[in-house]
Amino acid sequence: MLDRIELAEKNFKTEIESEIDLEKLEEVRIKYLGRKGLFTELFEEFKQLPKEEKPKYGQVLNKAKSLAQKLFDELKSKLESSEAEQKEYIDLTLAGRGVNLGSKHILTQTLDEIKGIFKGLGFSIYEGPELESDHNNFEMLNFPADHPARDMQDTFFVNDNFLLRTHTSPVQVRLMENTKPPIRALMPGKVYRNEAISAKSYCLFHQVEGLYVDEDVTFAELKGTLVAFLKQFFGEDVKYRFRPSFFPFTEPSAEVDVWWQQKGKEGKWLEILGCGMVDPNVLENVKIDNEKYVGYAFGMGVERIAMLKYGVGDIRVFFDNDKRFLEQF
Ligand code: 2NM
Repeated sequence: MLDRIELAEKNFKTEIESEIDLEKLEEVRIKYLGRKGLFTELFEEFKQLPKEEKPKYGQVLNKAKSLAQKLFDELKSKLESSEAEQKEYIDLTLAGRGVNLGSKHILTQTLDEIKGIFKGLGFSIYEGPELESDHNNFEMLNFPADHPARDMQDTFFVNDNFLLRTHTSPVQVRLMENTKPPIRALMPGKVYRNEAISAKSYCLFHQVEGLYVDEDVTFAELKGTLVAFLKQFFGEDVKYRFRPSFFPFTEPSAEVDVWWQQKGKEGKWLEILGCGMVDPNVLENVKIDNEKYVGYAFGMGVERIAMLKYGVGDIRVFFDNDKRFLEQF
């Protein structure tokens, strides 16, 4: 029996050492290591041996079988990996596939442009939380207790004291509270209004607000800054007007309209931003000395001016994420 074990081992080695592929290797495995294979047969025979003879053969047989199993495993994984390598062969003569990179959302592009212009005019950019306190969103900004904006109808309240900010002005409150003037800052971000949704208004939009607080700040500087912005954004020959208005947090206040004329249509004035001199009450609330310091502030809706600049007729398309719209920019 020892001879046959030795022979089986020798033959197994010879068979797998010849040129072999995975299919042939499997045949060799079945022949030697399979359920009816040679080694299995030898084991059956071994079981029949009288007890005293078993030690003599057992060790040799076990060793031969595990060697065969080991050689088989090694060769199999070697053949498999070389086969995988062949499958991964890259044909460098093939034309490449195009990569679809996508592009920035038109609102992001518009925001980037506005931020870039104001950075050029010396403004730093600040952001703040969208969930705000009633205190920062209204109280500190000089909104009287019975102001309509403080109504549940117009504002998304989370509870009695917290709400989704209705403008980015609370970021200015936070900044003024912890910064000594001069302050020249721009606050872009999302704001929320509980309004009926239509082509003209949505429950969510983007706002950019600006603030300049220093000694001797004048309305003329506010006007100069905004006109510089309008010219860079809409073009050097933009036609605009400043019109008196009212906001709780500024006094005096104004709104700015630009003249909008499309080919073949009648031109009209469109309101694009609000502005004014920061109300001394607001400065007092944030503990800035309103005898020494003066400020101006302004705010605009990003969707509104993007609609104007790019001729978009319905504010909702900014939020639909329909590729047919997005891909146009
Ligand atoms: C606007 C229009 C006018 C404004 C005022 C302030 C603050 F905090 F300084 F009082 N922030 N933003 C402001 C003024 C915003 O948006 C249409």
